[in-house]
Amino acid sequence: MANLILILGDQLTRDINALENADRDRDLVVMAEVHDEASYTNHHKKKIVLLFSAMRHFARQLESDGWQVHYQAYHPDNQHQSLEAVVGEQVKRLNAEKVITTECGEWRLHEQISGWHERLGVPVEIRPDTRFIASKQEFADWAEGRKQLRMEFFYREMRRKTGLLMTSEGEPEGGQWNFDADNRKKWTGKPPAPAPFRIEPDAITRDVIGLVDEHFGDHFGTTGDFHFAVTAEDAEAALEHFIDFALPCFGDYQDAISDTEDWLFHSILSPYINSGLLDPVTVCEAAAQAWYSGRAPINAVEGFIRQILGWREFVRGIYWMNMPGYAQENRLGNTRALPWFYWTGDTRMRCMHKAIDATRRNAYAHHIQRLMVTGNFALLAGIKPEEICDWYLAVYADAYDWVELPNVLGMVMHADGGYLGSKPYAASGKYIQRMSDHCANCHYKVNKSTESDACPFNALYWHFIDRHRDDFAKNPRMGMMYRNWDKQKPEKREALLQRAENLIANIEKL
Ligand code: FAD
Ligand code: DLZ
Repeated sequence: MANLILILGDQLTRDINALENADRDRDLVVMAEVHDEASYTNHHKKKIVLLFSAMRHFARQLESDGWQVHYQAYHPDNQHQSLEAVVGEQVKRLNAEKVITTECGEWRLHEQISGWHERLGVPVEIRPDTRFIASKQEFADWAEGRKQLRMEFFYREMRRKTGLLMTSEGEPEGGQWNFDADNRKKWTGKPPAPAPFRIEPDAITRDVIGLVDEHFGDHFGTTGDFHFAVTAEDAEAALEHFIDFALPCFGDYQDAISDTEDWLFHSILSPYINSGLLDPVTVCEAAAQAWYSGRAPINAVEGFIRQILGWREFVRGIYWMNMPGYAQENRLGNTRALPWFYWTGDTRMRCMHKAIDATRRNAYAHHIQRLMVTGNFALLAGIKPEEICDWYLAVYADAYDWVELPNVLGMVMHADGGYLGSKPYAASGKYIQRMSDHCANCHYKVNKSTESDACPFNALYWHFIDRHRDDFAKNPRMGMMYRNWDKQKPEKREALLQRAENLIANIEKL
């Protein structure tokens, strides 16, 4: 009897282990564009185009490799609009002996799939996702018994495990594990940022763009100027482009923000790594090779590899170790609704406008925009974690629950009590001024704090510090902030708190 092999939209890898030991003549691969997956959040239109087009290209590739594929293309009138319904129908038609799939990246879908053996009346084999360097169990074993989980120590384990940037004596290349201190330069236009890698849409992608414009027109963002890669081959070309043109400066300007350049020296590879078009270890090896051959400096290469080997693996471990309770965490007790300008970009705060506008156009913003601009504002303003998490899950082409949730709920909102950071990444307008050239063009004045045209980040920062004294005053990394706050004259403190209250009361008009 035949097996049914389900491949999800973010599992577009030819050696995905659901295919291991399968029989190309007997078994059936099932892939489906379904309303339930395309609508569980307000996915950016470009994310849907990317996934549907990449899925269609991948299915063709499998067929030309000799697999039998049942592919459901999206149509609103399709009878089956969930993965369960599509799989259920194919199980019956095939009289399948078993469903085989690789574990998915979301608790929501994991719960559904876990119930299929009962609801569909067929055994379901869920295989581990070997595209990650650490298994869920390996992470849990590493975490067990530790008082605090710190990415840096886990990252070193991953370096040892993969041998990436390790000498033959087992020491870190360059004599240090971490070169982060070198990676904080402001970018002033030089060296020029490279143009991002582009692929012009082929006939399949153009069809999908039409479909998304027609049926997902009310979703966030635009399909205009779609230029993501949608095949593994093109994603590899995107990797090469990054290594050749951006990696050498990746480290120096990793934390920079620009008023004019959307992408700076970032790799723009996360949509491909997360959907399976690129393998994370291959990406790290390519970067390491650039250092060994003298094409990129160590601070750039180590910094880049740390993001993938360290942060990416670490947040995944945190997610699976703590779900489902993790999604409900709100340790700072936030209650405020997400301001509408997160969806429109219509705000006079230049940095926020620029980050949201880039997000709307590109389904992309780089890490520091996500963390220190839109994230920092949500933290300071006390936005409900649930609402800001849903925003991040919707608006980026690389967003999946396993990676978005720990980054937003943990790293940005500190709503989990500090798994991902020993202190919150709260910052005033001064940080944005130091790392960007936005402030010179902003309606608000970064050097003012209490006046009606003062940068909102300034008063909101002190309001955050003040209202969370019980949460953070004893944190050794926050002591200085509290000493600085307490040193200010009472009238000044009062004026700052009042300005912040006023900003919060008028949050929709900022
Ligand atoms: P680069 O700056 O070139 O970094 C290289 C790679 O490192 C990325 O492609 C990515 O695979 C990995 N990486 C870097 N930082 C992280 C991180 N903190 N967590 C996991 N992987 C990381 N990343 C996602 O892939 N999906 C998300 O939904 C997502 N949401 C985020 C939300 C917030 C609030 C923050 C602060 C970060 C989020 N990140 C997310 C992490 C990071 O911002 C993106 O991975 C990165 O911006 C993607 O762009 P890039 O490929 O150009 O990255
Ligand atoms: C994100 C997404 C979207 C938009 N559409 C589909 C789809 O139609 N079919 C599918 O198999 N997968 C899709 N995905 C990806 C899944 O939602 C993803 O597998 C889960 O979020 C788990 O990571």
